[in-house]
Amino acid sequence: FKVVTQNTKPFDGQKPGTSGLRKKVTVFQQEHYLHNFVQATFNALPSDKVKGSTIVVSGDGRYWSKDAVQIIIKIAAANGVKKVWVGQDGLLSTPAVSCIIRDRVGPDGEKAYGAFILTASHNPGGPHEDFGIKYNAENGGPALEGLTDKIYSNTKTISAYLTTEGLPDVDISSIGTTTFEGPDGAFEVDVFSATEDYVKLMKTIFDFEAIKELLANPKFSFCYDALHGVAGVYAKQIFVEELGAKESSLLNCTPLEDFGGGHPDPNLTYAKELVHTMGLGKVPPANEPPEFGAAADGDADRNMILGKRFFVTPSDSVAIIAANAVGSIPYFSTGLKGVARSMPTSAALDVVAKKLELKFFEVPTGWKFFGNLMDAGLCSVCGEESFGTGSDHIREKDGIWAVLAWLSILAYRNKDVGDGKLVTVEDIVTQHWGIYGRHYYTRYDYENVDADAAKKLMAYLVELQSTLPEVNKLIKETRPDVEEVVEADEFEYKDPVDHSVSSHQGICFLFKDGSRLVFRLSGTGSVGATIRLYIEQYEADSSKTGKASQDALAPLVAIALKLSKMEEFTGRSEPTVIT
Ligand code: VG1
Ligand code: CO
Repeated sequence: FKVVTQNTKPFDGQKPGTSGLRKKVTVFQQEHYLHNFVQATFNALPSDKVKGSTIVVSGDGRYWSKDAVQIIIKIAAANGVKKVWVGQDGLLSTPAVSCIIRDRVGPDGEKAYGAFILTASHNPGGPHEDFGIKYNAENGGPALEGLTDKIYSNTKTISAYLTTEGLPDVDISSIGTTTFEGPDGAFEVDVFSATEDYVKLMKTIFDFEAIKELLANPKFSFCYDALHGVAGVYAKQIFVEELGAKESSLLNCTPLEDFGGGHPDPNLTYAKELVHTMGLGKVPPANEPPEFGAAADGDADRNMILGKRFFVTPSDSVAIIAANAVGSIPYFSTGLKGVARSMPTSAALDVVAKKLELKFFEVPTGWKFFGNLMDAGLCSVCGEESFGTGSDHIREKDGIWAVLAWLSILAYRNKDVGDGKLVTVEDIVTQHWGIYGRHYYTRYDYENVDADAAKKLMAYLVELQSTLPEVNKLIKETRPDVEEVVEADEFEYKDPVDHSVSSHQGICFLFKDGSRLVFRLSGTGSVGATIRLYIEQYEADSSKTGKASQDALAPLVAIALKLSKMEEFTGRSEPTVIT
C-alpha cells in the first residue's frame, strides 16, 4: 500500500470530555470527522514513539465500531504504526484494553504503546445514538489532561491527515495475523481472543477455586446482566466456563450494536430486567430472587452490585471492598497501599481509610486521576459513585473485577458456614454500617438541559459558595432542622505526583455534621448539558442506619434545590434520573 495525504478542515467541538470524545453516530459519520480526531491524536504523540509501534484498536461493539476500526487501521499504518492489535470482532472491554496494554507481549516481543477504545460507555448505541473514542496511554490508563488538551488543540488547526491507498479492509472476525507490505516494510494486523489476557490476569488476582465453591453452594444463587454490552463476552468465559455458573444465570450477555435498544447503564433505572429479577422492581418477580446480582455498562468498566432485594450504593461498595480486601482477595494479601475516591463519591471510603490507617486521596471525577497515584504506588483500591470500582491491577475501572471482588468477600465470609445460614450481601453491608456508620447517598441527574442555563446555574453557585452567611440564611429559611454549612468551595485538584492542577471540578457544600452537597456538569453527554447533584448524609449512630435513603435525604434535597434555584434556571421540577 501507499501513504497518501488527505486534505481536511477542522470540526468544532472535538474536545475529549471526562472519558473521550462522544457524539451522535451521525456526527462521527461525517466525512473526515473520525479521521481528524485520530490524526490529531497521533500528532499529539511523540513521532519517534508512534513510528514502529504497536497500537490496540477495539471497543464495546456499538454501532459503527467496525467501520471505525477499518478507518483507524489505515490511518495508523500511514502514520508509521507497525502493528495494530484488534480483539476478535473488534470487541474488547475497556478494562481488557488496559490489561492488554500493560501485560500482553506479542510474538516479536512487542508491547502496545497505546490504544484507541471505541466506546461511548453507558450511553445508548445505534444509528441515532452515541459513538465515542478515547485514547489510552502506555500505562494502560486514559490519556491525561496534558495530552487531551493537545489533541483538542490539534483538532482546531488540522489541515490534513495521512491514510493509505491499496490497503484493503481487514477481516477482524477470525483470529490470526494479516501482513501487508507498506513503504516502511511489513505492517501487521493481529486479531486475537478478546478474553484470553484478561482472564489470565483475573486468575492471578482472585482465588477462583474459592469462588467456584461459593457458586456451587446450593444456598447461593447468582445472576449477571451485561445489558447487551461487551461484558457478556467476559461473563460467559469467566462466570460460566471458569467458575461453573449456570448459563441461565446470564442475562443479555450477547453483545448487540444497539444494546437491544436499551441504555447500557447499570443502575436501578436502566438495568430493569436484573432489578426485577432481584426483587427490587415495582412488581415482585415470579421466582425467589437470587442471592447475588450484578450488571455492567456497555464497555464493562462499570458495575452495579445487588443482593436479594437489596441495592449496594457504589460509594459503599468501594468502601466495603477496601475494608475486606485483605484476607478475601489474594492480590491484596500484603495489604493496601492506599485508597482513593472521586470528589462526589461519598465519604464511606474515608471512614475505612481512617480506621485502617490507609493513605487516602480525593480526586476529580474521571478515572484518569487515579492512574498517577497507582503508578506511584500510592493507591490499591479506588472508586466512583457512578458505579465505577477498581484497583491497581489495571488503570481503568473494572466491572467484572468488582463482581469477582464481591464474590471473593462472600466466599471468604461463608467459608465455614457449614449447615448454618448463608452470609448475604445485605448482611455484609449492614455489618459494615454497624462498624463504620452509614453514608446515605443519592445522585440527581438533570439531562439534556439547555447548555446556557446549566452554565448560568453553575456560575450562580460559584458566586453563592463564596458567601457562607447567605448560604446559611437560605438554609434556615428552607429547613431549620438542617445543620449549617461550614465550608464551601469550587473543587480544585493538585496531583500529588506530577503537580498538575485541575480546576473547576464542581461546587461542594460541607455541612457541620459531615453531610455534603456537590454540583457539577457532566463531561460525557453528547447533547445539551447534564447537571449532576450529589447528596450525602453521614449517620454514625448504628441504630439509625436502617432508613430508606430518599427519606433520610429529603431535607438535604430540598436545600440543594433551593440553593441552586434548580427549577428557576433549568425549568425542571424533577431530575431525569435518580441513582
Ligand atoms: C461520568 C461519571 C464519572 C465517570 C465517567 C466515565 O462522567 O460521572 O464518574 O468516570 O462518566 O465513565 P460525567 O463527566 O458524565 O459525570 V464511563 O463508564 O461512561 O467511561
Ligand atoms: Co463505561
